[in-house]
Amino acid sequence: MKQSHQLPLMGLLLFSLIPSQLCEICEVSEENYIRLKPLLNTMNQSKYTRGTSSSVNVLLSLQLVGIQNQNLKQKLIQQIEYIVKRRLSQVSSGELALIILALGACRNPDKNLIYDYHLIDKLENKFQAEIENMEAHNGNPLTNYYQLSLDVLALCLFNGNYSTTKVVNYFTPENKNYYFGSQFSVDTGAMAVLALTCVKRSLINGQVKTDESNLKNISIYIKSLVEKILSEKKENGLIGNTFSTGEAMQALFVSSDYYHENDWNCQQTLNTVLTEISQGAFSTPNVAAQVLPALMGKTFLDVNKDSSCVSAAGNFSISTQEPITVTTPGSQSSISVNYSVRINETYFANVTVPNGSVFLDVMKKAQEMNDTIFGFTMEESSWGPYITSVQGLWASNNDRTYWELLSGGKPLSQGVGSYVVHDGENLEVRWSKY
Ligand code: CBY
Repeated sequence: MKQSHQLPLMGLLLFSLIPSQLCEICEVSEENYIRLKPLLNTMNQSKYTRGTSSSVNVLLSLQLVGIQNQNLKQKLIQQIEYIVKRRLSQVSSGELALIILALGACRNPDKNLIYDYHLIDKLENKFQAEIENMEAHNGNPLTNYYQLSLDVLALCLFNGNYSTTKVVNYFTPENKNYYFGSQFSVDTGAMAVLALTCVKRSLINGQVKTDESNLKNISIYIKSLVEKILSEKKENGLIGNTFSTGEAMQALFVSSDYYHENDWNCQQTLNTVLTEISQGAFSTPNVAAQVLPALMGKTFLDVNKDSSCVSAAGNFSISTQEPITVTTPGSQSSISVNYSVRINETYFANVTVPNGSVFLDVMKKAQEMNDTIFGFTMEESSWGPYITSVQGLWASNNDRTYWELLSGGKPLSQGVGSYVVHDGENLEVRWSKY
């Protein structure tokens, strides 16, 4: 073959190699942005008064997709400033990691807060405390592997100190912390893929030095986690459940070297999520914020790319209208449900609540009926209320115990504050191990 023929061929070969280095991304097209509106409205209408971390998730999401709603952003940044100044010691490692990601995204003046308040050093300490807890408590972190992954991700993106060898030791795909019971947690696996991909990239760029075997192991872990994520793909394209799909998409965007094109139909997943949006599935700010970046082709690894902060969606307006609460004449009617608390024994109650009530309303009503048997405590999380104890029996991360919510014997995929109960339903809170 003559030289002149070889050149274009070489070019073609090189060109065909480049895409495998890039991410495979499918995203909502501009003419379909309107279908994202319910997410933006939910994020906008939330009342960020308690200084919980849902404001952090919302800010991170808006920054990543490049939405220029200065009013909302200012409100959120004030919330975060309050957390940073007043109650940083009470913030968990993953919440702090999210704060760093949200403040660090885009070239904005608030980035200075990260350095003024030494947030990276503080995250290093919180991450260290997680590791120490694992060493003292049978491999159980203070929080969970979703948050540990966020920690590694933030330390990696913002040049904090972390030990690559520790990451390799703790993030083996067989680690029990990727599972709740026998169920692989797609959210957790996805966040770990993002963190490990960041670590892998800094090793390859030579930003962080380590021996060859660490790099090799990290690649093996990513591959295995990606396989586990893909094996949770449902027929309709969702991965795990509705609420883990956005994060799974992010993980798959950055790891396309590790699976075959035919293994995942991104467009199908995207279409199903859009349908779920139209059915009102993402009705709390946190769930809306978590799904949005993936739908616009963004991942948490884009946080320190300046380009991620301006987009065609920049001027996509967010309406400030209050949520429309439909009060149909029949909506004041009552329904009755069976509620039970299961420890070893099962305690039953028949509870009557107004139509449209959520799980928490049922628990409150039962508590009023019998405080000894149905008394409970809860705490606010970015996901809404989380049940911490029933009958004085407390959930514990060190023991991997929690109060599981079920309906008709099946675990729910929403918390007590958002799950709307139905007439005749069999609801249960069960003392469980994960
Ligand atoms: N975020 C976190 O630290 C949480 C990480 C997470 C993997 C999270 C899901 C995923 C996410 N994207 O944030 C997670 N849940 C964890 C780790 C846990 C455990 C918490 C204890 C610990 N070790 O940190 C635990 C106990 C296993 C758990 N989740 C329990 C529950 C149930 C809560 C019941 C209660 N006591 O109030 C519940 C309701 C499941 C059940 N049937 O009992 C539950 N989780 C659900 C439904 C969810 C989803 C919420 C979806 C929604 N619509 O609100 C979830 C997104 C999430 C939050 N859990 Co957990 C998973 C999903 O369905 N895809 C970091 C922080 C900074 O925000």
